[in-house]
Amino acid sequence: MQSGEPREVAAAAMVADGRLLLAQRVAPPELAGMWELPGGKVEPGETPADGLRRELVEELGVRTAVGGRVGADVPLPNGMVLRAYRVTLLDGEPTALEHSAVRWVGPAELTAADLVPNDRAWLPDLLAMLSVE
Ligand code: 523
Repeated sequence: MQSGEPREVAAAAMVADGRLLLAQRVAPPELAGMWELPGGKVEPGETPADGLRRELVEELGVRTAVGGRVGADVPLPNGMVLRAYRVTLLDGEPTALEHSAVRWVGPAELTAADLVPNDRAWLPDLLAMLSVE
């Protein structure tokens, strides 16, 4: 991260066998129960890919490879920026260590899911990603 740039929250668009991984938030109260692409804040000194790989170990217990961007930047009210990345699962089965649940969804389930508002902005990009898998 370069100084002067907004701090980043990195989120994983993890696809396997034509399905996308969603995770159900436990906090804050207004987002609890809604589904998101897992991820979190990139720490100073980490690249976004490093930060996202670390978050996915902490949150899901899996080893991953982080690829290119998906969708547009989402500015967050706290001055941070939320960005999604393509992620490939290398090792492990995603487990809800910090979420209340995880699930793999196809296009219809993704469209119907109660997504957190920021992630819903990526819906067309995520559907396009699933259709070319
Ligand atoms: N989002 C969001 N979508 C999304 C993620 C991973 C995060 O809208 N897919 C938002 C929610 C929070 C902010 O980004 O406003 C930080 O995400 P959070 O709380 O998952 O990041 P953590 O786990 O790094 O935060 P701390 O618990 O505060 O360390």
